[in-house]
Amino acid sequence: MIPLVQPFPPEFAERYREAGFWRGETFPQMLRDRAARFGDRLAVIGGDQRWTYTELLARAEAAACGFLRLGLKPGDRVVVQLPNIPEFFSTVFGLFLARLVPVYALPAHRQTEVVHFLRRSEAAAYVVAATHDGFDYRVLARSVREELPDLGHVVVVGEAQEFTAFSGFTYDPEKAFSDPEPSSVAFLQISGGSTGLSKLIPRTHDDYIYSFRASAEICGLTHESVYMVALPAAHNFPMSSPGYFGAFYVGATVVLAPSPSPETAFPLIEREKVTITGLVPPLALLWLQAAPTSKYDLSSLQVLQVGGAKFMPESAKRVRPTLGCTLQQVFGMAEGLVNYTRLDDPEEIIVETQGRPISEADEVLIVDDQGNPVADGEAGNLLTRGPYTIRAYHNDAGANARSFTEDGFYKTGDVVKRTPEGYLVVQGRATDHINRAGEKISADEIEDHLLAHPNVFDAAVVSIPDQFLGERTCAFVIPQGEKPKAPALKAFMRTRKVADFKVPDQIVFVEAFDLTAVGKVSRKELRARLRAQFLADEQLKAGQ
Ligand code: AMP
Ligand code: DBH
Repeated sequence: MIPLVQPFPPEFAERYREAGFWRGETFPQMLRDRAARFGDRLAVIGGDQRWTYTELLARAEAAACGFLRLGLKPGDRVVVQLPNIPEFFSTVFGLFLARLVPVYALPAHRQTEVVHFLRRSEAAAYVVAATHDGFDYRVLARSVREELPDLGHVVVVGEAQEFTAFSGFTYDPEKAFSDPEPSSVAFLQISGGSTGLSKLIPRTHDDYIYSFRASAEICGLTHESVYMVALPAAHNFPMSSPGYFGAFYVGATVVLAPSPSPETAFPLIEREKVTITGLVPPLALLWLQAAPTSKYDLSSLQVLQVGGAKFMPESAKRVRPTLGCTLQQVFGMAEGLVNYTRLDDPEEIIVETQGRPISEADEVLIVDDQGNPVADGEAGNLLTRGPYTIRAYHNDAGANARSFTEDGFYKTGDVVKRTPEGYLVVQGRATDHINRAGEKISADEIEDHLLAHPNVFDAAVVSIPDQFLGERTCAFVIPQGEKPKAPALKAFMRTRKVADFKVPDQIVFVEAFDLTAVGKVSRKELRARLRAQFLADEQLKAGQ
């Protein structure tokens, strides 16, 4: 098994410890300590369950014992694909207690992605909920197992059928847990995947706990806060910015919303007096639209965080007057760096910028394509290094060579400007992925699937601005032989067993890509030309 490491150079690690960023805290120790300090307080509310911190610990210990009884060994990886249910937390904390390593998959992921995570992480087990949102994950688990006959264990929350029932996991006083090293890898987060399949992101106890401890402070969390998880719990944003981990860190209450729609979220806000939550821009727009006529009392909400994709100033402006709370823009990435507007920033900064870094130790470079720093106010490529930004992906030499500079800066792929006050304004990006309502989709990956169709000669996938989604995916396809119909191609994408959000929103058939420069343009240039031509045509049509 390939060992899990996050190679912070020793001199940096030492500096981060000396500065008090890395305090030797670990997830198991954090859970035990909070259970001791806040035992009777409500930790988790989800569905019809309400768990105190004491109960959360007890359930996590039972889960830890259950996983170990299966024969899993410390260091083993476990792919976790659970929706926003309380068992998400007992599972994940149970894995931490047993020194097993969660690998987070989204509920939307399907066989192709899940198999990729299981393989790449060499996982020994896979945890799913029986069903969610009308989808049966046991059926998925069955086909995953057919593809990976060596997959050790499938654990199901809910009716387990032939698999292992999570509900059967019970505490065993004989099992003793030993504490992990704070510098060891606690879990693998997944990247949105800007080129090809998602990469695995090893995060350590030290670095990740620092990021949400500092975030909790920036976001004003106290033990009286009520944090609602509106986005999928496996996403890095609701996990750590400050997310539920930030909330648990300070002894606050975490409410799980099964869906982020106003219909589901608004009554929960009223009932549980939610004080803070985080959304992607398209959802924030829905909330802004629904709030004025909603019968629910949203007055407990103090902070609405918006991030994952650019929130446009015209929409950002409406948050305070419409929802009566403070907007916090969040520009983050699962690889590390997170920027926040501060709660007491002037309205102009809150509306116009994507915030500034968490830490004084976050090094931010904005450079031109030759690597030279640009002046403040000019757009350039964002590079970053710091106490909670990774130095390497797991087991991916190619991605590591592409994504990091020689001196260890992560190349974010984002194009940003810095204001004189040190705030970042996201301008766009240098890489060719699509940011569809906060879900990052790799153009390469979708093109590759389309190319597998017998009647596709070539395909180029681009992002098109979309009023609601921010960006949608548009696939330009050169047919060969019998021209396929767009719905048939979309149906074909579904047979590729990928997350639904990867199915192109729009398919445009073209005869050729570029007759003048066949073979001479890079895919990047090709995509840019196709996008520009498409937008010009649209404008022309709109003007007619
Ligand atoms: P990932 O690496 O998959 O975690 O996705 C992180 C990426 O999401 C960033 O590098 C940005 O491209 C994008 N992103 C996150 N937050 C924002 C934001 N507030 N504004 C614009 N882009 C964002
Ligand atoms: O988009 C993201 O990945 C993201 C957005 C906001 C993130 O990882 C985060 C905050 O921590």
